[in-house]
Amino acid sequence: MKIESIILHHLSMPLVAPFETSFGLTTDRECILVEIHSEGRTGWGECAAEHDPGYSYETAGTAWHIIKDFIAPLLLGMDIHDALDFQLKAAAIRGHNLAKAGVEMAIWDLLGQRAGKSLRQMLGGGRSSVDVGVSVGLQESPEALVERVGNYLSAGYGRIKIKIKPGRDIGDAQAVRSAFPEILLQVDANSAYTLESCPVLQPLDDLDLLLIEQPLSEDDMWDHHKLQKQFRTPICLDESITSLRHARSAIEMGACRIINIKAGRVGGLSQAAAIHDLCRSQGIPVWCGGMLETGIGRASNLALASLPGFTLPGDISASDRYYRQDITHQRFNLNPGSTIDVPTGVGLGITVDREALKKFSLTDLELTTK
Ligand code: OSB
Ligand code: MG
Repeated sequence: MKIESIILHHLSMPLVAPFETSFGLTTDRECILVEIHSEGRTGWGECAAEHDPGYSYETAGTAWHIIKDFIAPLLLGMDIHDALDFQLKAAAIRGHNLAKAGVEMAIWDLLGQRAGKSLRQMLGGGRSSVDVGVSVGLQESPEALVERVGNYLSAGYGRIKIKIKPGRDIGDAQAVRSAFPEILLQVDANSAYTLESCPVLQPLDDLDLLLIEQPLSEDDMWDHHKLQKQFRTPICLDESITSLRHARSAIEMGACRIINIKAGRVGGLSQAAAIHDLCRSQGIPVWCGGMLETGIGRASNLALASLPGFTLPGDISASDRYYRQDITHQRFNLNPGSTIDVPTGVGLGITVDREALKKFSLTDLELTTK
């Protein structure tokens, strides 16, 4: 598959409501879209790096730089056979997984179009619709949080995740649990605690949570192991798992009992699928995380979550939970039973609304061999 040109689009899209986590507040979500032209086809990928280096050290700015100056030169004019071929080339670049994953996604889209197969078929996914939940940001007060959660439950979401941070943890979680005693509930700290500050989280163990996501630092695998020993509730790692090797270490070490898989964080769908396979063979449940993606990244997440080891509901909500207007013609809706259908079209199964793309673009750049 000859790579003829790569066009980068730096987007900023207004969220329907601000999204607050322990690392910051997002009102307009930035990302880099990767458009690759090859043999008369156009493939799309989404790089989920945000404006600030809060969730990851990568930002939309660093991803732009890495793709433009290092990844694109490895691909332009070259024949790329598959995702593995891409990974071997990209291995020369240390880190920058979000940047790599955005490019790999566009390559999958092209490969699927050429083979006449959907991404789900290419990855070997089984389900035609996947279980989903909603990730609820920090709210002004526990009362406001309970109201927000109630609205999502009324909309049909069958699993709720709430964000926590020091000072806004036990009170928030207890308020939601006592208002809704039966729901599937989990919390996400996005690395806001240390082993020393963690004892305040002990009461979470009595709230019948599905999991506690990433309480400690990204590079603190061993302390997560120590923490897991103190909790009956499974610890789930997000930020800490940036590769297949990290996933294996975490499992062997007992640093977690569940893994959140994000194709972006691990450097691409091929790596996400490999981590899925490992976890499945080890009996570790996985679920698909989200990064407030546009319709492009959402289509990719849905295909990934159709793999058999994704036994817990994903952070893949309906389009209207994120954006009033999206850049894909397709919008994703919540089905009764808290599921969303996996796209069936070839590749990602989406088409891009060029008008919307123009409206939300901050900058575009075309890269060619010349
Ligand atoms: O930690 O899972 C996270 C969004 C941006 C960055 C990190 C995270 C999140 C979410 C939102 O929780 C999940 C979604 O896309 O709905
Ligand atoms: Mg998380």
